[in-house]
Amino acid sequence: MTLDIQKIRNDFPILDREVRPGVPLVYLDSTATAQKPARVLSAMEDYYRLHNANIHRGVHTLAEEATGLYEQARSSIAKFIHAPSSSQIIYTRNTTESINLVAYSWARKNLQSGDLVILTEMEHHSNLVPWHILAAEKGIVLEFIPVTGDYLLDLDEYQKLLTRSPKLVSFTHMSNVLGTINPAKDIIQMAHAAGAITLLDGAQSVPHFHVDVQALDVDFMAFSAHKMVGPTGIGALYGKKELLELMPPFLGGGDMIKEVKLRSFRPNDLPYKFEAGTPAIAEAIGFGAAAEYLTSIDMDQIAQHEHEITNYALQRLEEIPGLKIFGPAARHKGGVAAFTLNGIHPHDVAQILDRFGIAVRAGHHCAQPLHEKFAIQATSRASFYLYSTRAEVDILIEGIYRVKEYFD
Ligand code: C6P
Repeated sequence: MTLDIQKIRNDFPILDREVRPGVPLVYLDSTATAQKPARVLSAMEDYYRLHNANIHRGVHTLAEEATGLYEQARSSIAKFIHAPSSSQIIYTRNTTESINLVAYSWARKNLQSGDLVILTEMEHHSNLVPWHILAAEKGIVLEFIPVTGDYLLDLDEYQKLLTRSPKLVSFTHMSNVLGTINPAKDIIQMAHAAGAITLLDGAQSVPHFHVDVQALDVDFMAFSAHKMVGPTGIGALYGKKELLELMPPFLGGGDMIKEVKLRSFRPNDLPYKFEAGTPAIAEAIGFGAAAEYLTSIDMDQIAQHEHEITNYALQRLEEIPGLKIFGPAARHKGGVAAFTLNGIHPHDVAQILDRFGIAVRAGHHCAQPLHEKFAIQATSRASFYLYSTRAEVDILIEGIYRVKEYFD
């Protein structure tokens, strides 16, 4: 069975719009943020129209309904990544905050000066800067798994780094620039064999293929709702219970406590221990609706569709003289195509493509060290999702030829 893409596109109201009169939107920037289906929009609107109340605080009907919806969403998200229990899903604002939560809570408690943390050269800034901050504060040591000329992680070098007894290995499941899908299960197994804890940045994997935290045996995983057809302002940290139980709270305030005295407090149980203050309730409900929507379509089918579209896009892009794609062979790659076009600045490429309604991103994509590694400052990046079509790839290719004509 293949996906009915037109039917899927009908679920996303924004895909019908024109960027300007007569110029339909060709949205190829889902790696930055995905579009939202009507089911997510109406779940959030229904909450505000019918159930708006604060959660975990009231006994009145609306408060109970709101709490029910908020917790039901947590269960949907837990199921989506096959977490053993919904208490292991901590709501955060996004992937960035989830990684910071681990850095501020788990790492501050467990890491000392001289302890080794292994990252990779293909990390997003959100999996670099929290560790830079900790290195400056506590003297932890950072090392990086190199990226090979084939745009893959160098696992031999990783094996060598593991002999130095790291405490943590934190890495991205899929690069937001190269599209490289890293062999997470092997990397995690190797880390565990060396006695290290693992943190997986799932920002680009969870939305695009089935990620099972128990099969991976990962210790922590960070991801964002907005990249998986959910709203902005909400994400999650998954963690193993035994680790989360021993971690001190990250932020203090309402809801994260069991009891407060003038001079002390007792933290709440999981997951509330990490959720201080009134949370993003509507967004959490939208996040749950997004997980249910993607499940209803089938993650394996989505991955298959993206793989086909990406293969097609890579083939067509490779035909264009002067265009260089940064990323591995298609079998290692998710739905991202970052490229440079001989002598034309990536921002100019993106700006001219916008005249044809084509939305792509240009810049370093919050992965400056990776761009430096390949001696470039920026790339243009087209990215694909469940609603992307071959026809859109054709419009992109046509647009790139027009960019070339303009500059030639
Ligand atoms: N990448 C992109 O255009 P937040 O912003 O916290 O939801 O996600 C951060 C993040 C972390 N890891 C990876 C691999 C990511 O791709 C991102 C977000 C977007 O590539 C915005 S910079």
